[in-house]
Amino acid sequence: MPENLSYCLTDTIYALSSGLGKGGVAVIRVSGSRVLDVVSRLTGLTHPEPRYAYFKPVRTSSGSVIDHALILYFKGPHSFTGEDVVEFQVHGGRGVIQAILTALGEIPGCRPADRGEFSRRAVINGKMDLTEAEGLLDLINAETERQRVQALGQMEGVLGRLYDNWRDRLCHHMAYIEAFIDFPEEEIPPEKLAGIDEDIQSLRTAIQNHLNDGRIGEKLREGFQIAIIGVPNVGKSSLINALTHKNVAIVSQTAGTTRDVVEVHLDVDGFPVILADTAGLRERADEIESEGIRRAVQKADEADLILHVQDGTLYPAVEPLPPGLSLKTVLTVWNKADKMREQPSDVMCVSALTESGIPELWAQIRTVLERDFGRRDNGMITRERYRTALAECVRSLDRALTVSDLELKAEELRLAARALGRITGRIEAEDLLDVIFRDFCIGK
Ligand SMILES: Nc1nc2c(ncn2[C@@H]2O[C@H](COP(=O)(O)OP(=O)(O)OP(=O)(O)O)[C@@H](O)[C@H]2O)c(=O)[nH]1
Ligand SMILES: [Mg+2]
Repeated sequence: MPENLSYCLTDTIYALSSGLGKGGVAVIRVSGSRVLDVVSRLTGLTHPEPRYAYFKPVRTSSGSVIDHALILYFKGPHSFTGEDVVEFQVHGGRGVIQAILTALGEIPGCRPADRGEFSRRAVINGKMDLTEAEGLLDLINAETERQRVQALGQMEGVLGRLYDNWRDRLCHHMAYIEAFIDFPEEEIPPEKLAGIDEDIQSLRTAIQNHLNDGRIGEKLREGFQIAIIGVPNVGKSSLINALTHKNVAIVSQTAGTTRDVVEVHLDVDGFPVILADTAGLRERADEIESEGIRRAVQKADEADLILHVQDGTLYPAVEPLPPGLSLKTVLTVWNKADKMREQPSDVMCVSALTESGIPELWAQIRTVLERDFGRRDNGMITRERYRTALAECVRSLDRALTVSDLELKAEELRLAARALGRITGRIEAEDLLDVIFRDFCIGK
């Protein structure tokens, strides 16, 4: 066991688990072998019944009362971390929280928790796998309904069970083949071998289908990008203001007003949406504006949907999209409808000034989001880390299907199983855990 891991596992750790700042109630969580000692030192309670609520004064080592707390003791392994855990619910003022954390720090064997250390212990103690821990992190970070649903499913083990099931199948085949390698006098029955290949093939197809998901799960975590682009002065900044009913971007009649990308985060029917206003695209521009244009094109290139704004007063003269964006989903929006002599019904006419057509534009945006990203599959890939491992697994399966040598076949199956195991953390190195739990906040 690496040195830092043994250090980390034997200490009793504590942290504020609820949000920072003032609140009615704050939750301070303690986990580790010294929990009963902690409870008795702070509250005088010597044999707390697990899962019972006690209401007691919490005291400093010199005996003065810090606050009155609700105390919940969970006896390991029936706790979040799998270790003994106690949670103190105290009044959520900074002074109270600080005094309790200080009192905890004075108890021998106790130290503040690192980022994600509670979850990390839960993984190490087999209370959840890595995908479930990452689902928990996503649930804490979820800002919209669809993000919440996806995160909850993952936290409940939807992905972990899928990958474990695939891995079990591979391990089963591998063990069967290896049994024959160990006893060379026995021949593996050809129909058995064919059956194994058939199952590997069907697994490969299942994993490939899982990979071909349009990255919806990852986008749902990160947010869908909508870029507003067009030539200068068509009213892009006015449009972002009208769409968000906020004054987020500067509007002026001077062409080339917007330089930087201005982003607004929105919740659209539960979709997390990042709407971006960009600099007007034109050939001749000074150095700063040119940089703005470069950023605008890059934003459009990364976008899931482009709102291409046209000057309605020039209808039907269309400004073309910059080359390279033609494969994107584009909604062409004719702005300044208030100044259009006629408003053809087959094109999207809006006025950022009067807000006419804005609800209809939102309806179109919603339709595109639902059409392209509305799939509500349970268990979509939510991280690049999973994607990389799954692709590696497919490559090993491909090789396993082409080699005839049994030893090589078993080895490829082992590599494929290991790739899946890396996603759930079944076999994992300390450094990967470091990377993953770094994203957590303290107290989780
Ligand atoms: N009549 C009318 N004028 C509008 C409308 N939308 C924008 N404008 C005007 O058009 C001018 C340019 O608006 P902006 O929103 O700054 O245009 P932009 O596309 O962001 O321009 P750049 O940032 O320079 O690329 C301003 O004078 C706006 O008041 C509209 O719907 N109707
Ligand atoms: Mg602008």
